[in-house]
Amino acid sequence: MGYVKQRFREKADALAADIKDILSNHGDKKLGDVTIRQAYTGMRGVPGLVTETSLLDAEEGIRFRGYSIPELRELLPKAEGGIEPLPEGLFYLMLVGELPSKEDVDHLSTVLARRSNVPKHVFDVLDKMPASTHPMTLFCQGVMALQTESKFAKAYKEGISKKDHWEYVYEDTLSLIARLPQIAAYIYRKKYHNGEGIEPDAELDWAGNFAHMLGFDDPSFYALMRLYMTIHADHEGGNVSAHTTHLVGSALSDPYLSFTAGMTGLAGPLHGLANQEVIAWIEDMCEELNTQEPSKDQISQYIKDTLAAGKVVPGYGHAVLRKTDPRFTAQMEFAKTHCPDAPMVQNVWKIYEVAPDILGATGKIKNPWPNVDAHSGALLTHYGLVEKEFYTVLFGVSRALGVLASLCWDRALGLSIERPKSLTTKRIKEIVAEEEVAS
Ligand code: HAX
Repeated sequence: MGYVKQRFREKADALAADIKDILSNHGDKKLGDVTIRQAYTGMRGVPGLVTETSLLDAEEGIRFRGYSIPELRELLPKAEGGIEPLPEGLFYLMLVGELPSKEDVDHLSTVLARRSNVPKHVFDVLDKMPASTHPMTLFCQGVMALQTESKFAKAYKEGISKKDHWEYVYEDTLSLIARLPQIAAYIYRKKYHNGEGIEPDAELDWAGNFAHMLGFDDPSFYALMRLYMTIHADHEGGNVSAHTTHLVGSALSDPYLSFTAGMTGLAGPLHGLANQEVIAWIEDMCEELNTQEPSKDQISQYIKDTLAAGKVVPGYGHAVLRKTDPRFTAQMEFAKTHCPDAPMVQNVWKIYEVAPDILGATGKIKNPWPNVDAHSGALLTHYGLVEKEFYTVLFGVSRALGVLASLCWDRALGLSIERPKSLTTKRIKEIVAEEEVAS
C-alpha cells in the first residue's frame, strides 16, 4: 500500500471510532430545527451533512482542515522557485488532515503523472460531438467515457466487502484526478486550437503541466494555475457540486459517475458557470456602452439595469458567505502583483467599488459582496485564455480535489445512502393547522 494511502487509512480508522462514539452517546442530540422556509428555499443553513475536508464561515470564508487561504498560500509546499501553493498539497491536506511536507507533495505529483494516461476511446467520444458543444458538456462526457476504467465498479461487481469500498474509491480518485487535466486540455485544444494537442511534461507538477498542455508556458501563468486549482478545490459539503458528488456516491455509484454528476451541477449559471457569465456580462456592458473602460457611473447604471431586467449580477452574492469571498481577495492580490493595469482586471475592480452598495440597497440580496467567480475570468483573459466558455472546466478540474477527497472519506467512514424526508405542501398545511389547534 502506498504511504499516502496508509496514512489516510489510519486517519479514517481513528475518525470512524470517534463517530461511532458520537453516535452512540449523542446521536439523538439536535443540530438545529428545520423551518418551513428552509424546506422551500433549498435547505439553506440546515446542518444535515458531514464533510471533513473544509468548513465555511459566513464572515471569514473557507478553511481547509482549519487553514484559511492566506495561511495555505504561506504554508503549503511550492514548486521550485514557485510562489503559489501546489494543489497536490491541498489534496493531501484534505485527504490526510495534516499539512504535507515537500516530499509528500512531490510524491503525489509523481503518482499523478504516472497515472495520467487517458484511453483513446475517451477522445473518440469527444471527437464525435458537434463542434458547438459546450466545453462543460464535453468535460462531463469525457469523464463518463472514462468510467470504463473504474476499479470500484469492477470490484463491486465481483463482490467486495463494504469495509473495502474505500480502497477502490481511493484508487479511482487518484486516477481520475491524474487524468482530468489531459481531458480538459484535449477539449481546449480541440475546440480553440484546431485540435493541435501538446504533449504532457512529466517533469512538471499537476497544475503546471495542465497549464503547459493548455498551451501557456509563462511562469506566472503556472503560478496562476496553481493558485486557481488550490482556491477552487472545495467549499464545504453543501454547495451543488460537492453535495451532488456526495449524494450520487452515497448510492455507491463509482467516483467517475459521482464526479460527473457533480460537474453537471457545476455547469449551472448560479454555480460554477458564473465565471463564464461574469466575463460575458462585462463584455456585453462594454459593447453596449461602446467603451472598454466604462466609468463607475456607467457601471452603476448597468448594474441597476441588470437588476431591473430581472437578471442576476454574476459573481456577486452567496448562499452562505456574508463578506467578500477570500478566494476573490486572493485573486485580487495576485492581480495586484502580476497585472494591475490589465483592462479586464480594472473593470472587475471598478465593479467591486460600486456593486456592493447597489446590491445591498435592494434590501433582498443577503450578500452584496463578490464571490470567487467575480475575479477569475479577468486574470485568465489577461494571460490570453480568453475563451470564457472554457472557464468552468478549469473550475471543475480543481473541484475534483475536494469532492473526491470527500468521497474517499465517505466510503472510509461507511456513510449511508442519502435519503432526506420530503413533504407535500398539503402535509405542511396540515402540520401548520395541527400546531395552531394545539396552541
Ligand atoms: N444579482 C441579483 N439578484 C441576486 C443576486 C445577484 N448577484 N444574488 C442574490 N440575488 C437575489 C436572489 O435571486 C433572490 O431573489 P428572489 O427573492 O427574487 O428569488 C434574492 O436576491 C435573495 O437571494 P439570496 O438569499 O441573497 O441568495 P441565494 O442564496 O438565494 O443565492 C446565489 C445565492 C449565489 C445563487 C445568488 O447570490 C446569485 O444568483 N448570484 C449570482 C450568480 C453567481 O455569482 N453565482 C456563483 C456563486 C458562487 C459559486 O457557487 N461559485 O461557483
